[in-house]
Amino acid sequence: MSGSPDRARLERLVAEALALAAHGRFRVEPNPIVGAIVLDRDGAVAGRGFHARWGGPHAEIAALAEAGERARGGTLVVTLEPCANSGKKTPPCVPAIVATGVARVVAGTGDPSPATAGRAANELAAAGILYECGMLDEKCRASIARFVRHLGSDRPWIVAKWAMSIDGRIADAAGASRWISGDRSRELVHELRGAADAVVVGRGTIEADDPSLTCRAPGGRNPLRVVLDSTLAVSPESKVVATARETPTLLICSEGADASRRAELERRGAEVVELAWDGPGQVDPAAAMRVLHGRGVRRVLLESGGRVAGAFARAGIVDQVAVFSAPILLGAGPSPTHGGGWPIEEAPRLEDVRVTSVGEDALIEGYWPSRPST
Ligand code: AOF
Ligand code: ZN
Repeated sequence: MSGSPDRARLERLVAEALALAAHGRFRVEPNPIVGAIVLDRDGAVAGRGFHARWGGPHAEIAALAEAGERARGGTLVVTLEPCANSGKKTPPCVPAIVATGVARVVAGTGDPSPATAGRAANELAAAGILYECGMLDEKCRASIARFVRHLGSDRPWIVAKWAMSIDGRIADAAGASRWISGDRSRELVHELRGAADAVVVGRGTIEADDPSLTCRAPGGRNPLRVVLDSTLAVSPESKVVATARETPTLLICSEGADASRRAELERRGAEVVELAWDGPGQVDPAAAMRVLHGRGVRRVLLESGGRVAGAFARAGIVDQVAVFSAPILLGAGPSPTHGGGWPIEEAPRLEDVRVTSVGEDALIEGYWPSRPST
């Protein structure tokens, strides 16, 4: 193995890093999926890494951590230009890269985010590090297409999650939904909550299940709990309201909601935001999501019942779906996306689908189609 890898080898390494990046699919969006490989000064692989979850370390940092001291004098190969900007969820990568003493950085494609685009070149050069960008440019750019498309969006990335019976029901005919999915699926839901900025439900879910909506995964962080409740009819005794002083809860209602109800809910520590009146019995999902975006929420886990999930789906503001399909037959009960459908030829068909076994359940994940089918 030569100390300085040639172009053909670098291209193979970027391709390998792209395969690593794909392990982050469905867990990092709206961030880009990114993979990285570190070679030591002799050209041997010393570390591999990828961006694994929203809010977690970037790919370069993971690969450099695995390489440790072996990174000194070596080469970092990464599918995306390293970030140079601070004020995000994680510290910028460029200074961390400089600190490891690598001699060379090879990036697959430039980062289109205005805050950091092009900065790695100057900053790495200033530190005496050789930098090349554009190795397998087209493939690397294609790998971050969803990130790029979402960059200018005025709403968060929305992951719709539900657990259903094998015959597509999210509760039995009496409304009971505990527990359709198995233990392992429910643990995974806690991980999904821990990697979301906010979890969103409608009032119906609070009334039916009285969930805590906290993250009980080890080391997990609680998302903001958001309830869409046009008339503020949610019970002040419900868990999300009663515990709002420890874990923030935001209630989004329509303007004109009862002032005394509002005062009572606020007295318990819940925060209330009013939206323009949008007809009886509903809060406009897109408007609610814009409110969350305005507060810095970038990734939402939608854990609502079928009526609210159906409204999001029909508004076209679902980006990703995570469905736990459990081997139980209910025969009757509500659908996960209630309230009007599509003829088959117009129905949204998920893209880049991944099916994973989770205990005895199947976890089916996919991206909402980028363009509605015609
Ligand atoms: C990632 N993963 O491996 C790299 C990224 O909010 P943060 O701190 O996670 O930063 C996200 C930005 O960092 C993202 O928009 C992109 O510009 C840059 N690079 N992002 O999520 C990675 N290398
Ligand atoms: Zn970074």
